[in-house]
Order: sequence, then C-alpha cells, then structure tokens
Amino acid sequence: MAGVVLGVCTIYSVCCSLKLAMNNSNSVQDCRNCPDGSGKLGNDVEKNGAQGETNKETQLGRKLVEFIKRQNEEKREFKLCRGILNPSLDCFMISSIQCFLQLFEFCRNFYMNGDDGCVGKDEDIKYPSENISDKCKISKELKRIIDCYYLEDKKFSLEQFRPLYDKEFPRSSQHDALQFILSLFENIQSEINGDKAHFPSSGYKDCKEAWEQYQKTHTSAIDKLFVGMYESIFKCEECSKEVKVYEEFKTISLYCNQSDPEASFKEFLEHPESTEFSQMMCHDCESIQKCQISKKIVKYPKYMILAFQRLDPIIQTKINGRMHYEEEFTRQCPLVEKDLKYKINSVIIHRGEINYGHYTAICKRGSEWVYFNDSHFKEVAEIINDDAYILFYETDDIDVM
Ligand SMILES: *[C@@H]1O[C@H](CO)[C@@H](O)[C@H](O)[C@H]1NC(C)=O
Ligand SMILES: *[C@@H]1O[C@H](CO)[C@@H](O)[C@H](O)[C@H]1NC(C)=O
Ligand SMILES: *[C@@H]1O[C@H](CO)[C@@H](O)[C@H](O)[C@H]1NC(C)=O
Ligand SMILES: CC(=O)N[C@H]1CO[C@H](CO)[C@@H](O)[C@@H]1O
Ligand SMILES: [Zn+2]
Repeated sequence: MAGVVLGVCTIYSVCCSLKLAMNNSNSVQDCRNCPDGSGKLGNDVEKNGAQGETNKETQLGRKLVEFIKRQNEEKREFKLCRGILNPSLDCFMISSIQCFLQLFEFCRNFYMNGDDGCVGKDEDIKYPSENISDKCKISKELKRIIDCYYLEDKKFSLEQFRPLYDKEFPRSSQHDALQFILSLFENIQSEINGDKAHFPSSGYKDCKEAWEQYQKTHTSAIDKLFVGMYESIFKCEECSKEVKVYEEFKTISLYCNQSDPEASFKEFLEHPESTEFSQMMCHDCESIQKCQISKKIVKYPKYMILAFQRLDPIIQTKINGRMHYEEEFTRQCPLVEKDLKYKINSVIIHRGEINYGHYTAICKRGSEWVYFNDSHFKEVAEIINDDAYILFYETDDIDVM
C-alpha cells in the first residue's frame, strides 16, 4: 500500500485505522453544513438555573462523568485521518492543524474536558459553563474541527476557522507555521485562562512550588499539555547568594549549522543545562557583581515541540538541507523526579525558501507514518525528512488526566 496516493482532493477521504479508503465525492461543503451538534458547542449551553440544589448537581455531575466516559469509549476514537483542502496558500495552517489532530491526548483533553465545556447531543445534560463566552471563538472553533474531523459522517474543512486568522495571517501570502502555532497557543491560553493569568517569575522555593503556582491560573489544555518550565539560577560570584527565576516555554529552538547537521540535536541531547556569566545587581552585596546563570528545564511537557531555526540570522536566507534528529530520547524531569521517554509523533516539513515554499507533515497513525500534503495523504516508510522544520515529541510517562 505504501507509495499509493490516496484521498486525492476529497475532504471526505477517510482512512480508518489505516485501512485507507477512498471516496470520490468532489463537492466541497462549507462548514455551515457541519451538523447541528457540533455547531452548538458551548454557545448554546445554558447556565444551570437551579444552582442551589445540591442533589441535582450531584446527579448532573454523575451524568456528566458517565457521558464523558461514554464518549471516550465509544464515540471518538481519534483514529481517522483525512486530507484537508487548501483553497488558498494555507499550508502553514493546514499542516499545523493536521499535526494537532494527530495528537491523541490533545484531542481528547481539549475536546472532552476542555475548556469551554462539553459537546454533546444529549439534551438533558448541562455542561460546565463558567468558562464559556463569545470570546472563546478560537477554542470553540478548534473543538468543532476536532469534532468534524473524527466523525466519519461529518463534513470537514477549515473554512470557518480560517477567517479568525485573516488579520494576523492574511490570505494569499506566505506565513510561518511556527508563528501560527505559537499564536494559536496564546489565543487559546488567553481565551481560557483569562486576564488574571499572571505568573510571577520568582519567589519560589523550588520548581514544584513554581509549577503549582503556575497551574493555579493557567488551566487551559495548552498549559496542561504543551507548556514546560525553565529554572534559571543566578548566583552572585562574590557572596554566593542565589536567586531562582522560572519561566514557561512552549517550543525549543535548535540552532542549525549547515556544515554540521548533527550539531543542533546533539547539543540539545547532551547539554540539558547551560551556563553563562553576566553582570547583576546583587541585593546582598548592594553592588553590581559578576554572576553565574545556570539554566535548565525543570518541568517537561507531555508534548515537546522542537523547531529547527532554519533562518540564517545574518544573511536572512533559509538554511536548507538535512538536520539530524532522533526518533526517541530520554530526559530526566526534576519536577516529577523520573526519566521521561519521548517518541516522535509528527514533523512539519517546509520545502522552499524564505518567501515561498510548501508545508507538509508526516504524522504517526498507530504504528504507521502518514504523509500529509494538504488534501492528499499516503503512507510512508519513515519520519526522517531532509526538510524537517518542526518536531513534535510525545511522552507517555506524564499523566495528564
Ligand atoms: C463514502 O462513500 C460512501 C458510499 O458512497 C458513503 O456511504 C459514505 O458516507 C462516504 N464516507 C464519507 C466519509 O464521505
Ligand atoms: C559549524 O560546524 C562546524 C563543523 O563542526 C564548526 O567548525 C563551526 O564552528 C560551526 N559553526 C557554528 C556557528 O557553530
Ligand atoms: C503536494 O501536492 C501538490 C499537489 O497538490 C503537488 O504539486 C506537490 O508536488 C506535492 N508535494 C509533495 C512534496 O509531495
Ligand atoms: C477564566 C475562568 O473562569 N476559568 C475557570 C474555568 O473553569 C475552571 C473549572 O471549571 C475554573 O477553575 C477556572 O477558574
Ligand atoms: Zn552578592
């Protein structure tokens, strides 16, 4: 089967558990046709009027848990794959969304527990609604996308999603997939976490305290699944006083060296901790002192995104060519005090130069690799690609539920 292009230009092409099947439907439906249940999402969820009635609430809670369980088990297996039609130059967006759709835990978490309540047809169930507002446009739309993608009978396209980014990523021009991913993350975070989500960067005893504090105000699926944390220790060379500073990250850059394609990933693997020296005002010495800054990751995310920095910062051209990366690696995580094994899940590929080119993706489906090129997809033998740009790794060693 490998090597056969399937699902040519039909957004309905569905390959179920990699039993690749082709439908010849050509009609491109717009998302207004997306079925009733999915269009509804949090929008129509009403606040439960009888809030004082504990009994009712418990019942409701139990019902909701059962409902989620049932959905988890029966309805959405998150096992399909589909091509995504690309009517304009949206491959930067399509390849990114395609990768997210292949992250099982993300889809499940975002869709089920997420963020603006549950999606469902059961009329008598009311969903948690405190997080729902019209501001949650992007979360809702992404949820609808997950819904449409994974139900075979649903029509699927990005036509309703695309306009939400028309301003930031105007149509008919080229854009950067990493920039889009970061923007999507920030939008979801601000929609769900709200304006109160401030995280003071210092004043914690250790990383556990810092991460606990972070989680209090950052509850979105993005924070749960994609956010990691750095700890930087500033140490005064004079009096040895230490100050710990914590900051979140969602992606890690790998600096590319064209004459040494091994270098960037090797550096990432072998030097988890970096040290540099700088000047700093020391409050104990009451003067500016030389200080040592040691920086390392103390909290690893479920999904780790690494991106090759393929833009040459000096001559502003794209660094093309193979960059080495591993399918697996292991990291010791100080927060959970254990080794985490990461396996590659998806790769976004960019072919071309800085101002033109095409994005595609290779994603894991079960034990196979599937190559996605807009509406086309096919099985491929491996995930290693010369034009790899953004790498998604996943670990099963972090419990996120
Ligand atoms: C594929 O085609 C069959 C028969 O034409 C139809 O019953 C089925 O719903 C189609 N599937 C999708 C995903 O469009
Ligand atoms: C790139 O790699 C080559 C060969 O290993 C090395 O000599 C050179 O210093 C590297 N360049 C940078 C900017 O790290
Ligand atoms: C992707 O698909 C287009 C047609 O839609 C084709 O022209 C192009 O060669 C394909 N690219 C790759 C890398 O397969
Ligand atoms: C911004 C906001 O209201 N967030 C709330 C979302 O819902 C969770 C639990 O239902 C609350 O803990 C958050 O405060
Ligand atoms: Zn000092």
